[in-house]
Amino acid sequence: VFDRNSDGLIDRKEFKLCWNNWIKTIVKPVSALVLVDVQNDFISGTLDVRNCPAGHNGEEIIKPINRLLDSVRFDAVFYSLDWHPIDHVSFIDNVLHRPLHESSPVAANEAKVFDTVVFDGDPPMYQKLWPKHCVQNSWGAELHKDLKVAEDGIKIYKGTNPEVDSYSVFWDNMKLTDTKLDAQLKSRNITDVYLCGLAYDVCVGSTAADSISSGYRTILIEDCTRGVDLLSIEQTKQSIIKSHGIVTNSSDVADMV
Ligand code: VGL
Ligand code: ZN
Repeated sequence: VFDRNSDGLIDRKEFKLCWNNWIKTIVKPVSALVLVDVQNDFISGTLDVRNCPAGHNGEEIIKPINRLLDSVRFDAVFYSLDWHPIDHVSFIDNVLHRPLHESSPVAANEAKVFDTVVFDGDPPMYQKLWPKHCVQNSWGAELHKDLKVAEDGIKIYKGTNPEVDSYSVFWDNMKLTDTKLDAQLKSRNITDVYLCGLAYDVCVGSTAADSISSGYRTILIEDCTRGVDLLSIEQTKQSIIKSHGIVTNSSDVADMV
């Protein structure tokens, strides 16, 4: 419902606002594909998702992603890379190097992979412990060799601060620093963000949540993602749907873009 001026015409400022923020996203969608952490360590390296509770095989997403890149013309393609320094807070190997908060449910000398501890700090910080993975410039941090890299693909590095983990491709887990993905999307007038990659219930799920709350129409391509834990995968899916994201398959994407 628009305000009218004395001539009965729609107020220009309000119309402009609606046009840019609402109408344009419907009549002229601008799409970005964000490929989350399609890196060796999650597929056949130190954090191989096959060794996680869900027992998924990360390699299975490579072909459908490549097919998508061949068949659909996205306006921009982003590749995120989990890119940790060797002393990163998420590595179980480093759990003894930082003091835990008294509320930590697990003691440092008893902590196992996949346990969650609480590190001391202001505020105290929950952290799930992972095997050492995606160390900067290592083989494990490279994109899978068969993944097509679009000529004008844009790389986004995350998890580079040794003290804070970063699941989302938008923000670190404490929301201290952003990766500039949002600025890159905004500068290209992106309205629709399509998500693929690893892992469904960790980095892809966090990225989807931030994408939705940043105002992008957000579409998770389910056959192009694999996860860590079946229960949290289902919870991730339900929470995306509940917050008006879309969960679909790659075969349906060609008709949407
Ligand atoms: C991821 C665990 C730790 C991911 C990154 O990319 O999903 N998972 N770091
Ligand atoms: Zn990581």
